[in-house]
Amino acid sequence: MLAEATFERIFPLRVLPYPVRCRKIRHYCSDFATLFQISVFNFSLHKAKFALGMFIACYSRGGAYLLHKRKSTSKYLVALAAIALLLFSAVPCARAQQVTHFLIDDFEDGDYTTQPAWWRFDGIELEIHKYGSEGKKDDGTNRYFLSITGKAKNWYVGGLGTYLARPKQDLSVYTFLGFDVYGYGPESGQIKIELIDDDNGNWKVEYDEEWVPLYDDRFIHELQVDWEGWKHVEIPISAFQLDNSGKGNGIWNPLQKNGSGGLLQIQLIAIASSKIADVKFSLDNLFLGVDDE
Ligand SMILES: [Ca+2]
Ligand SMILES: [Ca+2]
Ligand SMILES: [Ca+2]
Repeated sequence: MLAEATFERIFPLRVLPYPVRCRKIRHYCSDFATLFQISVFNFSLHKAKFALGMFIACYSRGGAYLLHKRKSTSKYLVALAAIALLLFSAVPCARAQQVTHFLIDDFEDGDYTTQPAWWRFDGIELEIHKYGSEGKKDDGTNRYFLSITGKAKNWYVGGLGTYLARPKQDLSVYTFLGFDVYGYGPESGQIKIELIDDDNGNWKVEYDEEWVPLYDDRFIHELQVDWEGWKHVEIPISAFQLDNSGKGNGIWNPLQKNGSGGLLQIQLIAIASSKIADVKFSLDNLFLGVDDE
C-alpha cells in the first residue's frame, strides 16, 4: 500500500489498479526512465531525487506483484530487472522533450480572443499585428504578434490575462517563463507579471474589492521595458515574489493535487514610465520552460 500511495502521489491523475500488471510495471519504469533521462540531461538534483522516488516505487510495486504471483521469486532479481529496464529502456527523446516547453500563446491564429482567450481590462488596447512592420520579417511560420498600447492614469494603464489550467495538466515542472518583447525605447513602460496558483482547490480565483486574490497565492515579477526592438526574455519562477501574503498557503505549489487546479492563470499589467505617459510594447511566443540545469 505504501508503494501504491507513492505512485499516486507521483501520478495523482492515474488510476492504479491493484495487483498491478507486468505491462503496467514496464510502463511506470518507462516513465521513471524518462524522468531519469531528463534529470541526467538537466543535472538537476531535485529531479534526480524525484526520479529515485519513482524507481523505489516501481521496484516495490513490481516486487510485491511478483512475490504475490510466485513466492520463490527473489526481490533482488526484480530489482536487477528494474535496473536493466531503467538503463536500457529505449525512451524516445521526443517524449522527454514534451515537458521542456509549454506554449501559452504565439498568436499564430491571428486572434487573441480564443485558444487561448485573453481577457483585457481598464485602459489597455490589444491588437494582433503581422510581422514586417516591427523588426522581424514574416518567415512563414511566425507571422503574428500581440501589440499592447494604452494611456496611464496615475501610472496604471490596465492589463490582460489568460486562464492556463486544464484537467490532467502538470505545469509544476516548469522553471521559467519565457517570451519575446518588442520595446519602443526607455519610455515603453513596465510589465508586472502575475501568476496565480490554486490553494483552495476550486480551480477559480476569488478577489476582494481591490482585486487581490482571497484564497490563492499570487506571485509577481516586474519587468522594465527600456529597449528598442525585439528581445527574448526568460524569467525564473524563483524570481517571482508572493504579493498577497496570508491569503493562499504562501508557497509556490502549482501541482494539480488535492483538488487544486495548479497554476490557474497569468496576467500582465502595464505600468507607464510616468503618471500620464503612454505605454507601448508588443509580445510574442509566451511559454513555460525548463532550465538546462
Ligand atoms: Ca507569433
Ligand atoms: Ca482558488
Ligand atoms: Ca500556493
